[in-house]
Amino acid sequence: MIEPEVHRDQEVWSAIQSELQRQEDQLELIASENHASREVIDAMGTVLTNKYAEGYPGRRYYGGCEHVDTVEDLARNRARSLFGSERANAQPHSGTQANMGALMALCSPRDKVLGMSLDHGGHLSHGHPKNFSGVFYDFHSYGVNKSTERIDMDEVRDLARSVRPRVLLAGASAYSRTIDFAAFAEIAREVDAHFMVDMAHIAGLVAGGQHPSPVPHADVVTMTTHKTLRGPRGGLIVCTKDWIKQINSAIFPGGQGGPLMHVIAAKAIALQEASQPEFAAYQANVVENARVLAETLVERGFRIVSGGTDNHVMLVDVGSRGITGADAEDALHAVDLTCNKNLIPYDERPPMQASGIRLGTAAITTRGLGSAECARLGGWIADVLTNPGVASVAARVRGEVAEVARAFPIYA
Ligand code: DSN
Repeated sequence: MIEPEVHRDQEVWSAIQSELQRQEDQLELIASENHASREVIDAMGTVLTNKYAEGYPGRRYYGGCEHVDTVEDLARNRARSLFGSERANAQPHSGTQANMGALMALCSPRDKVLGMSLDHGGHLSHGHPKNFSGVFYDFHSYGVNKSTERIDMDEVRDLARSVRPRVLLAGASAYSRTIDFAAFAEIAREVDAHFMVDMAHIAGLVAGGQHPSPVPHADVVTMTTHKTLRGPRGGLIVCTKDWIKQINSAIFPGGQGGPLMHVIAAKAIALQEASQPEFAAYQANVVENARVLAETLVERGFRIVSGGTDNHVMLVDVGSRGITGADAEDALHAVDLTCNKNLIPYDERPPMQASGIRLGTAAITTRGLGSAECARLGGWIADVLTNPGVASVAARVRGEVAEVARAFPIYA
């Protein structure tokens, strides 16, 4: 390995050092974030960043690719083995780029796609008018049922029958319930649509056996590697052998140039970590911690969208307690609890205010918090949000958060 040198650019390195300290000091409740292992992080700081490797292993446009071929083959094979898929592509730079590749492979510009509405928990790349998906494809949306706040498969079927999409897309970034991929696949078959799943949020839960896998049901499954999967920031696609040619060509040369080989190495390491029994135990703890956190908040009088959670995430309706999501986010940030404001289904507030906050347990579980700490955490959140602006409450909670953060270091 190259020995680390003394870093000369103190402006940048001191910001990096401060970010490390922030992560250690604050409890991370943003549902899409996690703390990757040292080995994953180390791989991203290697000489692989120097290498151009346009193409795929064995078929590159540059010489000198023998070692990066090994790395990319490891990543692809580990992804196939972890998720039980026929094929994999490890090159997408992000989840959105994975979705761009999948849509380019599965349909043509202006084709109809039916996906989950962003307002009800979907994702920007599932048809937002300013995103490539909404610009180039004719997106239609299903949401959650107004009374259950869950995806209603009868409503999805009715919509699919009337829209007749080329692609049916399942997956969400703010949905706390188990998604019935088998039922989605049946609807896709009935209306003669291809079935695509974006499992970015739940990829780690799927790998750890805490959520049913979409892989046996879908043509193409996209994901990110940095959320519950706890790898480097990036995207990944697994698919059937019938789609790999189109997927590969949609990623390169379709939507990307040279792959980020240092990140692909880190993906390979993370996929290996995710195949270990400890990872399955970690995912079980993630789900249990989310359940305890949601139950504590309900006991303290907060409404959780759909009444609770089956996975790592929950939406707390703070609007019904007279506070906006934006104010709740700020109040919690002031006591070193980091989360994000989020629309709740049928929200009457605009997105920059919102009536909800989204909380996730992937990152705090990585640093070792268990159900006892999650019960305390629920209490702190309730204390802060029911006493907005009360300095003595904020000071007490901030002190208790610091004590727990010190007791559960991330990288020490
Ligand atoms: N921004 C991610 C999230 O927070 O869910 C999705 O890409």
